[in-house]
Amino acid sequence: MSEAGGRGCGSPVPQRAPWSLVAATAAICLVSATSVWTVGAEPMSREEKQKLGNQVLEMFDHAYGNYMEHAYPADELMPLTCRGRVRGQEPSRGDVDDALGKFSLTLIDSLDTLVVLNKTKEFEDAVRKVLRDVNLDNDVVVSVFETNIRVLGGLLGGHSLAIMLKEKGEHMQWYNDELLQMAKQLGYKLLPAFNTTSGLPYPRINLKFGIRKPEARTGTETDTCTACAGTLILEFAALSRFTGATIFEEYARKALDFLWEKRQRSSNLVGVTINIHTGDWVRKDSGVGAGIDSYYEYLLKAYVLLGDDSFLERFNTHYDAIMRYISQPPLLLDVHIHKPMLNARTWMDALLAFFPGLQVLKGDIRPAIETHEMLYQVIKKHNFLPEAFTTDFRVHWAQHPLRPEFAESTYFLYKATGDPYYLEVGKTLIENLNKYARVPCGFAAMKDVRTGSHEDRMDSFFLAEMFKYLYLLFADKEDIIFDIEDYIFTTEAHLLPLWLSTTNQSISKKNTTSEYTELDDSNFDWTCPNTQILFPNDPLYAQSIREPLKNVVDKSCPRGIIRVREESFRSGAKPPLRARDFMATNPEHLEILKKMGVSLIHLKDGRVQLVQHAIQAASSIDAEDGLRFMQEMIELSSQQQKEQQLPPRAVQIVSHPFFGRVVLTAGPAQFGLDLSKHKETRGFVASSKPYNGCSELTNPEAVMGKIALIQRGQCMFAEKARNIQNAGAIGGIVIDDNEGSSSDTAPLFQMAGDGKDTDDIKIPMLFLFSKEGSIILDAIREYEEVEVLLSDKAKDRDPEMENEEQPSSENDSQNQSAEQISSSSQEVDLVDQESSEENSLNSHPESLSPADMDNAASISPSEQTSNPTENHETTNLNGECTDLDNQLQEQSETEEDSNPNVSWGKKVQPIDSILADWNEDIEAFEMMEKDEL
Ligand code: DMJ
Repeated sequence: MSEAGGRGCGSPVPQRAPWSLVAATAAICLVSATSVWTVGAEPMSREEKQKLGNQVLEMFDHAYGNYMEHAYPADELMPLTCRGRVRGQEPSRGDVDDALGKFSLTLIDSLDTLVVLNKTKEFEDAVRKVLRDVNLDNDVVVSVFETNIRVLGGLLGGHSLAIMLKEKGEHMQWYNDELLQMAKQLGYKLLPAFNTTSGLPYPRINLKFGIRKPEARTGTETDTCTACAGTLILEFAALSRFTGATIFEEYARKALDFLWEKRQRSSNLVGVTINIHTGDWVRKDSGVGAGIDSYYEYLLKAYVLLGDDSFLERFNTHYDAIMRYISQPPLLLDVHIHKPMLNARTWMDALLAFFPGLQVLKGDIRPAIETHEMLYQVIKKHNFLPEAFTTDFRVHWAQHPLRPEFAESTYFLYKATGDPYYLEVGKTLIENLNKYARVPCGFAAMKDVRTGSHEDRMDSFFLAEMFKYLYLLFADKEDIIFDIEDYIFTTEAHLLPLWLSTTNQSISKKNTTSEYTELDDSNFDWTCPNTQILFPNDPLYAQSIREPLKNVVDKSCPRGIIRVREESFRSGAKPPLRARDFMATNPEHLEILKKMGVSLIHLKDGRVQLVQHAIQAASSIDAEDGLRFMQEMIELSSQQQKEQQLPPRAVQIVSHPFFGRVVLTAGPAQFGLDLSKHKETRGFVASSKPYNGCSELTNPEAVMGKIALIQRGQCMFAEKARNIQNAGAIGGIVIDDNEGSSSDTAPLFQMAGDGKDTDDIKIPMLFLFSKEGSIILDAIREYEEVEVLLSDKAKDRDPEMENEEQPSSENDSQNQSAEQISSSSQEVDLVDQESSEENSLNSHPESLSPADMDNAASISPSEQTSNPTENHETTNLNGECTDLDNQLQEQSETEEDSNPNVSWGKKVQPIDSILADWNEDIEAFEMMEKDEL
């Protein structure tokens, strides 16, 4: 996409007719930031930009080098355990693994990044390796979407730059379209997925056996996500145009045509998932993030690459709908396609961070600046963008797999505005990656942005996209060996040449649905977000848009559902009842509930269930209010249930050579020192003898003053804690005896007490699953003395950690040998397993809604919960912030007094014992995992 622009805005128009029309008719294009403003954000010197560019190169080398050294030819690097992720050899992560096809994914995804980063020699080597080693005929079921954007896109991007280099005459002289041949082979392997009456592809395919044959083990799926079916056109059209085989572009167009036909006609929005056979929307919520994102991206970019007006018309129609319903600057909130004034949820996902970049391509800079600024503030709060965050900017889903979308938008905004602020943003991204994600073997995804703990995962898109955008952000034209403006970026940031627009055009000619008029080139001057036009009188343009949003995140109040009907206010009517205000003891509230079609059912076991039948509501507006009320209930309940769970703790290895870079997610204990209230505990580790810690230790001298490692099993957690405490340990880490267990795949839990008084246990105790535990055990084997920090959150790695003296390797008495550890790890836990797993959301499955209900939520008096730890503020309808804890306290007092039927518990909030029917969130998360990594 620089695509777009780069070429445009007043610069001479190249000899590619459709592209010149693109810029003229679409009001899209970018402006190269030739000069850096001297007002607003401080300008960044050329030296500093170069320094940052070099830092990006070094980081890429660290990531790529470790992949090549420790993982290749595997698909991905596991950066914590320094090895390759081979599908089938690791515990399954579910749909996320569908990106892995045993085709050296990361190498292919990195090909064109190597050229952008000016690593031509490495590129040449990498291409040879792909040609020599990669097999595309494996008996593996892969995601069609991921294989298309990462592998087909990677091969095509590699091919595009290989022929560019060859033409330059210096490198790749031996190259003979081999990558293109592989791409074609892969293209044919994906085609059977399109064998549906709708033309929408099946979500998965077996690379060797295709689909629906018994050996294929796939082909029974009925649904796919909109992005999955609508993100093919760039790669498939490029493949057709490079090779002359028109079938690929035809199939991708057919899928897009079908999606367009199926759009919800009154809102012009599309849902998140669709039935590939009937075309019915399976999930009717609609946003610009997970499940839909790149469908919109590809409509606009298909227009840029192929010059077909119908794509632009479709994009513009959708874009109007997005701006009307979903965009609530600076937020982008999902709505229902049939009721687009109704928000579908109160949280946003990280994938939508690409949208400001797309808005730049569209030429709509203001909302791009606003949303980007909001996202940046969330990042500043949590160091990374959590996978999902609420409208009041709290973490909703704490993972962060090093996604590149925000860097992508930052790059495009810098290109469009030239505002050095965006260079500073890029600098922060670099610092955070190095500070929090860098580990000795690469960069590790964040398991929890709040604790700073890691996941043993480095996705291929991190190399395909993150380094490309960060490098380009700081690069001047002369730092790149080709003209980046001649290419369009795919959704995986692979580069496809714009000259494809005039090559093998037969398909687009055939399918062009609308006419366009060739415009005069002079129109270029007036159709782009050209700084010369937009900003000449106001060089602080971008800053002036950001200014009002300066503290939008810090000063925010929880917004719940924010779209309150304006007419209610205007007419002086009472604002609708909010879930957080609801009191089951208030007769007025019960009356409102009735009006909204919500009934309160008292279950035999004392719980209360809320059910909504929209049809029983007094009016359609009341029905809408009821629907919103139910959603709020579910949302509030799920938030509170999350808060009830003790947050995870962190074990951070601080000694040489880790220096705090390895942070392991740990489970807390319900006894012993509470690390959230006290300073962290730091000490060297020593294994206890016996390793299960179930009797008096025989090696007290070894654990004295140290953090003892104990194996799970054979006695209660509290008993282990007492035994190591008696031996003089200052803390304890219980390591799971279940070989291969990991917090990646198993839910974290709190170690329960033994039912007795545990006040005598003063030391902190943490639990590690086996995989995380073995990282410490391996470290002991290799470095003998290993120092760790037990805390509620990873601490910043300060230079002190690195300056500390290297531990002496002579103190043998404090080391456990590998044999000792592994021999004692055979014992089995019989006792403490059950007592510890207590935080299940599903403890009352019987209270979920009956089949005929439209909406239901259940209230269980038996679900006693602790008060939320955070001090929440809420926005009342006058827009003031009030203290939720106070509100809740007051409320619970009233309830206790007056209602024997709805027992809310002794000190509980009115909504904290509602069982959440949280299907929507869960589905959304699953979809993100499934369809978009
Ligand atoms: C990438 O693989 C692509 O950008 C895709 O469209 C969505 N997200 C991932 C990275 O987050």
